[in-house]
Amino acid sequence: MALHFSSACFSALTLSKVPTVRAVASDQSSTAVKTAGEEKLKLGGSELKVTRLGIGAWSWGDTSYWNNFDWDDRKLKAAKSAFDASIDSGITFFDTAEVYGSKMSLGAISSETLLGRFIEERKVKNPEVEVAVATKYAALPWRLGRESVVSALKDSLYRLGLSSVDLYQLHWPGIWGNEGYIDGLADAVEQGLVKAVGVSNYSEKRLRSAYDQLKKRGIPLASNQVNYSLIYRIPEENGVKSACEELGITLIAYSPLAQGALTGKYTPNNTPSGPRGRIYTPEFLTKLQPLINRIREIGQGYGKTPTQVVLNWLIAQDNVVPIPGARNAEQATEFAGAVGWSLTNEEVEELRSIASEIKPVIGFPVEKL
Ligand SMILES: NC(=O)c1ccc[n+]([C@@H]2O[C@H](COP(=O)([O-])OP(=O)(O)OC[C@H]3O[C@@H](n4cnc5c(N)ncnc54)[C@H](OP(=O)(O)O)[C@@H]3O)[C@@H](O)[C@H]2O)c1
Ligand SMILES: *[C@@H]1O[C@H](CO)[C@@H](O)[C@H](O)[C@H]1NC(C)=O
Ligand SMILES: CC(=O)N[C@H]1CO[C@H](CO)[C@@H](O)[C@@H]1O
Repeated sequence: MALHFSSACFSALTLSKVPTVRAVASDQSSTAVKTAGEEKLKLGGSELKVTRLGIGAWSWGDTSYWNNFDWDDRKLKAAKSAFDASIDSGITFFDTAEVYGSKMSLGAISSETLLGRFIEERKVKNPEVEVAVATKYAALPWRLGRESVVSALKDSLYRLGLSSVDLYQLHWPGIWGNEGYIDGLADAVEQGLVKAVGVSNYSEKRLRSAYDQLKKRGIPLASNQVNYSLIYRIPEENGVKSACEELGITLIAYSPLAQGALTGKYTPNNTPSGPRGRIYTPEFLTKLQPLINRIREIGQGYGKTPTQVVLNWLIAQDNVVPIPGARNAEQATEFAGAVGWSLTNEEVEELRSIASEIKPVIGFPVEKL
């Protein structure tokens, strides 16, 4: 508890600028402000409760998209401090996958192995710490049958150094074999290897059929993890978000910061390096500026950064849990400040309407996952 208290002060000091009249007038003055750790959401119809936002661990150990194709000790320390800073600020939900990081490429290390190590090291200091781990099954074309799901999960558990995980997700729909995968998820629940199950990047049609199939086994489909941010609102248009609402499935929003483009730090003169530079070009970032400016302005009224505003915008959609990626402690601490306050409905709608003027970039290489 002392831990939460001191970290809340720390984030208040470092992240909140001078509050304005607006912040005082908001409901924060009447009700006690909840810290990121106190506010939790039940994932779909499952019993699993997670913090209002989670941390994405895709970049940890990765050398194929992030980290300038190179993993080293300095990046390892930064990732570990991102993990510790999340826990310190009350965020205890982490999303990884068996394909994150790499076992193949030289020098890199799997994200699951890193997350497992960070948890283990933290438990030495902090034995009572409770972490919710989500990982994913890679539906590779040669993997067939329900057994393949349970056996891949066992390999993930081995890398994580855990006897069970909180959420196991099918990373993407398979070309075939999907019914077997769903049965495998249910088997994993029955064997006590996982508390809740979900899918990722599932269309409305696939989502409904996965939901029905699990229901027959008496197991709720807890979540669908899809690309969702202020500038990538496809789930609002393709029926995925409304099906989630109807069926009580939590939408986990990946790339909620549009891979950093929505944080306001990238400008036409300062584009991201690496593969992201090809997506977020000076032309695209020029078109993004009016939205970023308005996000910044609204944030100033609350003493919040653009990153905190865009994450709050997603949290405002009720049954949505964003999982921004954190590469260092500073980024993770900033995320915690996205929780415990709310944009007004007018602000939520205004931002959606400004964003709808911008044509979304349809990404390349990660689309392959
Ligand atoms: N299911 C799927 O198929 C799928 C696909 C993609 C992602 N995901 C999950 O979603 C998670 C998040 O997605 P993502 O990593 O693609 O994108 P994201 O969360 O939108 O962006 C993360 C990147 O933004 C930058 N950033 C983060 N915090 C910042 C801050 N406070 N200020 C400025 N810049 C900041 C960092 O990169 P720099 O510091 O280098 O700018 C960071 O790596 C992943 O880790 C993964 O768990 C899942
Ligand atoms: C997600 O959307 C972003 C745009 O915000 C895009 O750049 C990225 O490639 C997309 N990723 C996937 C896996 O679809
Ligand atoms: C439902 C959903 O978001 N589906 C997307 C999954 O990813 C492919 C690309 O790999 C997109 O085309 C789908 O729209």
